[in-house]
Amino acid sequence: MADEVKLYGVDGSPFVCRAKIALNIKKIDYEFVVEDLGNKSADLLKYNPVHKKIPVLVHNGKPISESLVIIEYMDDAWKAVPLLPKDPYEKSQARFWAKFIDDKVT
Ligand SMILES: N[C@@H](CCC(=O)N[C@@H](CS)C(=O)NCC(=O)O)C(=O)O
Repeated sequence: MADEVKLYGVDGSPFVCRAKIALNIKKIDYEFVVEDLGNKSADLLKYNPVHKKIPVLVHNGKPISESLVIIEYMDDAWKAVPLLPKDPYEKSQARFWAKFIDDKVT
């Protein structure tokens, strides 16, 4: 059976963009579910009860929140076309710069 993948988000969010780029690089088919951040859906509140933010990736019914966590999950779940370097030091550097960007954006 094919994977069911949904991405909850809005256009223009850099965090959602990060998840979309990763899905596209890995060539994963997904449904984009547009949220209204002024009137968050029951699904979003159920899937991300802690932060109530997008993006949320839902893979076969299981929700994953936080864009960097989503990226790492994708690499674990779909091995083809790795996003993060294998080398531990190189990986630490990728995480450093991703966090740097987060700190600047927020
Ligand atoms: N650290 C989060 C940040 C996500 C975030 O800030 N999302 C914003 C949209 S860009 C959001 O959902 N805002 C709605 C709110 O704060 O209620 C991530 O990396 O996914």
